[in-house]
Amino acid sequence: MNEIVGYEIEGRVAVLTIDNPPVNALGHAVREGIVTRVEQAVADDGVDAIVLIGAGRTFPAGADIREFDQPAREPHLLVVVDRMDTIEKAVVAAIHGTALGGGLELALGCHFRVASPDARVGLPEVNLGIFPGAAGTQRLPRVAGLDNALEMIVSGKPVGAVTAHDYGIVDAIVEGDLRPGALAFAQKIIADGTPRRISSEPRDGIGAPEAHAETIDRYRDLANRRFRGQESPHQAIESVVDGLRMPYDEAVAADRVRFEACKTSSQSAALRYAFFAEREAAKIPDIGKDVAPRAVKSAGVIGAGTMGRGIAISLADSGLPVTVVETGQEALDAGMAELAKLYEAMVSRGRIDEATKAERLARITGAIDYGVLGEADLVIEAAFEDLDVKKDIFQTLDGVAKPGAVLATNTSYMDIDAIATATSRPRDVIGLHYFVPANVMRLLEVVRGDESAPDAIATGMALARRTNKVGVLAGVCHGFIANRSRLPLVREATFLIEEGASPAQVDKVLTDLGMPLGPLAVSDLSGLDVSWRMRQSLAADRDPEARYMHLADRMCELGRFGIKAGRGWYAYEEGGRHPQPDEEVEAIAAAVAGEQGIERREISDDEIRARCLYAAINEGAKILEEGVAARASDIDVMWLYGFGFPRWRGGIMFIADEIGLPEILSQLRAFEAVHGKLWNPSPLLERLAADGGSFTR
Ligand code: 3H9
Repeated sequence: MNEIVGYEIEGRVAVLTIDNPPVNALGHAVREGIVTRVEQAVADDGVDAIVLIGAGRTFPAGADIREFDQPAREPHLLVVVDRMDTIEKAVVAAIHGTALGGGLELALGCHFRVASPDARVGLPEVNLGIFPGAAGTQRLPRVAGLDNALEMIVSGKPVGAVTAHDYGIVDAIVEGDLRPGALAFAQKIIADGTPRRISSEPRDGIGAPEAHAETIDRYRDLANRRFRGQESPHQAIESVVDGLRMPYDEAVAADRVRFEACKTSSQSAALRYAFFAEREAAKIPDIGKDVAPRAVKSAGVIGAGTMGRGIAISLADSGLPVTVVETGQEALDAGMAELAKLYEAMVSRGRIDEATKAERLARITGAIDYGVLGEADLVIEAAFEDLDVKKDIFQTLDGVAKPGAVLATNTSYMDIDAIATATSRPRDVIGLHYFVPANVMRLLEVVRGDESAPDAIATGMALARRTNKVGVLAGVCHGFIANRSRLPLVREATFLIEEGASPAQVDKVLTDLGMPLGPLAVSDLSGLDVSWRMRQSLAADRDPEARYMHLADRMCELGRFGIKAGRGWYAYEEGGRHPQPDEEVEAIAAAVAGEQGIERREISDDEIRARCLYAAINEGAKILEEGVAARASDIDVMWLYGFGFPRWRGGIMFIADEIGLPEILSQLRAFEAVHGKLWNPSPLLERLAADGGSFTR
């Protein structure tokens, strides 16, 4: 018997329990099991109604995404869902956990739905580059109304049980145990003779598309804004619109064609890759589940500057009491005032209410004495990027922190091992590299020093989860994974300007790739002086034979630090943030090119794309080869969450595999011939290209 779907009789109700941990995904065996059990119940004279429920933590959370790369196997989920329409006995879906995607579609096929109060239901398929492919786009509008259905389908966001009840998706919310509650519901249906509700039947009030033009346009706008460059939300809308103009069967048939095209698209492949990459990143090869993170009940932050404030907010928002330490009262007062302003802004934008602000703000206290950090389980240093300053801080910290406290530095490129030597407890020292603004950006680069203890690293990863961030492990090197792999892109962007491209042209090529901002606009935003200082600190180790960023230096020498100076790669109106092309930049670039003997020329968009992207890919390969990243997909997760790289492109390493490593290698060699040793191909890339290997597959 098929135990993946259990079968029990309670009174005159058959209870079908789907048991496929961890999330009861609707893989082939489950679909087959449901069909078998449903037919068993249909044939069973002792059964008047059927309850479909999930074992463990959830009702099915969707189709099995891992099966998407394989040929489809019967019975298709749509067939399972449609079968419910013709069953004469009432079928009740009992939902707990998350009924998502195919899980909700299965529930929509059932005649009734009940849910636990904390259940969530949704159609998140657009996030995977597809749309609900088992008639969700046809059934949900009939059940929940067109507007609510489009909201759920296009945004991909789930709703809670109460909203689902308001929308008519859920017929009843069951307080207490779900199973007996669902049984009681089914028994009442039998007793009352309540007619079955078939969600594929036409519903009154849903007219032709023309009657809903304004609503449909609103969701097309939403799709454009929220999923720039992504196809699946548009296909989802077309599918819903088909349902308005065609009978159910015809619309579903049209869906099949559209769904297959989405499923086999490169966007869907990239989005599914991103889904699993993100989950893989949480697993550290040599730190198993047996390594418990250290308990963190309170935290300290050193520095009340931009980073320190963002970190303090992120910690406080997760419920942790935080002490922020500054060097003097004035700096502390100024930092705390700015911090309060950030919370104020969240209230005025409607993100949180006054009471939440007060509660969170009350968790943050300020001090100018390191002694207060003696209580903290975790201390994050967010001081000035200067190795000596950081070493001093860690030495002081060593004297006050309690045994077992995790001592973290937020440095974005410095040597964690050198910082750890300032303490008597290098095992407790890790890097926690936040991205600006630290309370908003979801990436947390957890840096492992030579001596970092496994449970200190596990604590960093657990902190990421607790603060709703995506923690990714990196080894020690200059810039770690994220910044190190992005630097070559920025480098090439500035070289291209020296050679004749304009900042706007370079930025446009990269925003056309789907990046939210071009690299030069980003530099203007964060300040050109930041990387200038970094270049200065590395001057002694500079390779004289490698091409250098003379133009970027010159921009800083001329005070063009970006937005804060009113000019950088672009010009800005007084106090403005909107970049305007600036002819002066062209003149500066021409002058620097002249000094360097560079002949300026027209540069094609293709060259810009290849130079920026392939430089980053080559660096990614080196990072991988050195073991700084555990896997290529970790590099991609960093780009997705640290730099807003379009998820539907997967990431730079995924793109490299899509293009093909031999092609990348031949381009690297061509660029090396013209631009010199910065383009030395990574030996790993050379090997993989020769062996037909790949980074991510
Ligand atoms: C769909 O339904 C298409 C249909 O419309 C049409 C079909 C014709 N498949 O996230 P977690 C794994 S598309 C396979 O860490 P949480 C996951 O990889 C689908 N595996 O837990 C992980 O494995 P591992 C629409 C899946 O508690 C483990 O389960 N549905 C699937 O933080 C635990 O996952 C979705 O898009 C799956 N569908 O979050 C929902 N889901 O332990 C996708 C999870 O080896 N899933 N796994 O790393 C989620 O959003 C979250 O997993 C969920 C739980 C909220 C359910």
